[in-house]
Amino acid sequence: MTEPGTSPLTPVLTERWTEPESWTLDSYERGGGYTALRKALTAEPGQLVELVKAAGLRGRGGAGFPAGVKWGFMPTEPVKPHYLVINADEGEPGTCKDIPLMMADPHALIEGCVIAARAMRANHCMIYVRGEALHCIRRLSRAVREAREAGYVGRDVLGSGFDLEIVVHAGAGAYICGEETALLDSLEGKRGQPRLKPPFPAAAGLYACPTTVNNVETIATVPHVVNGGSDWFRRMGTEKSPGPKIYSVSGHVANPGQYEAPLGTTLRQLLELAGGMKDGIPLKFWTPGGSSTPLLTAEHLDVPLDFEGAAEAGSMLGTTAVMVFNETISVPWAVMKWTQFYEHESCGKCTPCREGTFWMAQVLERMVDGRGTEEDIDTLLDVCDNVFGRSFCALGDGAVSPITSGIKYFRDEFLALCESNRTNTEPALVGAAR
Ligand code: L3W
Ligand code: SF4
Repeated sequence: MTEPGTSPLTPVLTERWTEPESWTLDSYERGGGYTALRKALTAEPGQLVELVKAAGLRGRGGAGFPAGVKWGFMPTEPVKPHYLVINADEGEPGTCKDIPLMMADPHALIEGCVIAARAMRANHCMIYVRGEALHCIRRLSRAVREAREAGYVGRDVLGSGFDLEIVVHAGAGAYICGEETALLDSLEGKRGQPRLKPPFPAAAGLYACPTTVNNVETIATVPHVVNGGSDWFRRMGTEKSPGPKIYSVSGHVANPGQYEAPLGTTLRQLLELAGGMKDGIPLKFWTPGGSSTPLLTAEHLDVPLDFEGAAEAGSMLGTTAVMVFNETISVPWAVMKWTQFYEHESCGKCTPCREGTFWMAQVLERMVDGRGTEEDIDTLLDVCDNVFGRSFCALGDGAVSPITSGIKYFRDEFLALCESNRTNTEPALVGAAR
């Protein structure tokens, strides 16, 4: 556990990951675990909300919404039960930070849940874990049991009079259930499909009761904020995007993995941490935060990877799933694979996304097969135009991102595929890897 004021640099969240049996309560307590909870139990709920607001902690699930502001939307005079829901349905392509966090340090999440629940006067917390991550569900369930036996969870937490039950819930493997309202429907036992917002979950969420949905990494950061204070937290990262962040670096790098660094770290710095490009083959394109965030190129090595920097470069920070591709990869092929994923995962509720992802995949498959024409590029962009901003939830916009950014930076590769059709030659997939 980071001592208040001692370390302005990360690692903070990943500091304990290499400890022997870091996932056990013994190990967590030895490192100072649950001291933040003891401190939080002496504070009023409103003070905890103000602390998180002052720290400027922003949501780590993709949108970057300020966590303290979101907590502040919850009613202060409970009429109905309040719920805290943790979104652990990590499904965005390339995103792999929350599962390692829960595997290595489940008590950090549990301690954060108890503090956050107290801040929002919630007596029920559900952790919705991606169903395929059975190993993670087992580890988290065991950690919740340990925390309950030690009095950190359950009735009268540490004699404070505050009650909190935590339930670990397994999802059923649908990407759309990572969208917060689809997740709530799924928790209620329905087919997971996004709900119309507003009302936002703080007004009517789980069982139509006030609910806050937060990402795993956001909540696991909360004990550090309570221990270190808002000034300490703000010494890391940038003014508008403070704090540490786990960047998941995958693809053609020498050492793929989780790299914790302050928000605002650049790809150039992350590549240094990850041992550089694999086999020295140059970088061609990359995603800052999963496949729903527009592609960037080698021109963007020095873009600060915080919410503002990524947006100024024409992309989004998303989940900081940095997927790195070298020159052996064909952009149209990669874009086709992502589009097939969105077509498969589209929940079908709204026409632009349900039909659009189908057509986008059809056109891309035709092009990659060498059966496309130059007009197909315009057709693709036209379909994208009819999906972006017209879909019911963010999945539709996300599906468009790799296509429009791929064509923006690598139009020649799409054109070369069409040319191979016209001249009846092999499809000109730039790079051999498929
Ligand atoms: C009350 C208001 N609450 C906003 C709350 C809202 C939500 C949060 C952010 O999408 C993005 C998406 C993915 N009163 C409020 C309010 N809120 N206004 O604030 O809301 P929103 O709608 O901006 O975002 P979202 O629906 O949570 C998240 C992108 O992240 N993404 C992530 C993908 C996948 C994962 C994963 O696998 N773990 O995160 C990647 O880019 O496309 O744009 O809580 O209720 N007036
Ligand atoms: Fe479903 Fe796609 Fe519409 Fe979202 S955008 S509601 S995933 S069909």
